[in-house]
Amino acid sequence: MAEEIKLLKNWSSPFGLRIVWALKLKGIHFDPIDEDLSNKSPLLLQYNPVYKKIPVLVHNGKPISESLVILEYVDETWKQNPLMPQDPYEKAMARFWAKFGDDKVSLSIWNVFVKQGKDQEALQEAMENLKFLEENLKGKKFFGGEKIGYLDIALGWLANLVSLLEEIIDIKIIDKQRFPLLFGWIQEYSQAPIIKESWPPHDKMLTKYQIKLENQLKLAAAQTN
Ligand SMILES: N[C@@H](CCC(=O)N[C@@H](CS)C(=O)NCC(=O)O)C(=O)O
Repeated sequence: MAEEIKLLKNWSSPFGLRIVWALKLKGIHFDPIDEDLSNKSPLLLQYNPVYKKIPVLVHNGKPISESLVILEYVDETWKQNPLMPQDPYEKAMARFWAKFGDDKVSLSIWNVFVKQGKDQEALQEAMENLKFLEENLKGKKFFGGEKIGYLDIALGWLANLVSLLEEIIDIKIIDKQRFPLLFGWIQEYSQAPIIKESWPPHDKMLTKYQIKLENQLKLAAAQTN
């Protein structure tokens, strides 16, 4: 029986891209279904009633939500091109740093962005978090070693999004002097053909994040009035 693999995503979500990257790295064909998040489809509400968020992978009718959970499912279901380390300790560390990326790194970079680099505390927190990632890359080309692995995919948003945010606020967050390894990883990761071909168009992303910033600034202004 032919496998049925659907991916509910949208055009810009870095969480959705994690799954696109993983499936492509494994050479798995899938049916992408783009959601309009301002008008969620009955399919999304049916498949992810808990969070009502994308991405959702639907494999032979069975839905799986939460991008880091989906990544592990993909890795265990299609064994070619393994993404997770085999060693239990290494595996635990990959999960730990992926969670750190979602819980701490993304929030601290977002704070630098919305404060347009003018808040020293926000900057310092982001720098401290990025230093942990820099340490992690010592002696390695990718977080996963010689090849792109689970943690590279989990942190993949950094590789493309940070330069976009830097462009908007005209401030360098990941500079070559301070974070040479992370800087090198960004080049390697974002230029890898499978990663590059699935990243959304630059201009469209730029507009999206410019609007996000404007909205945040309006909100902050309204709160101080
Ligand atoms: N922790 C989730 C986050 C997913 C997420 O935040 N998805 C956003 C798009 S980037 C979404 O569906 N938002 C719709 C909403 O919050 O209503 C994951 O890793 O999959």
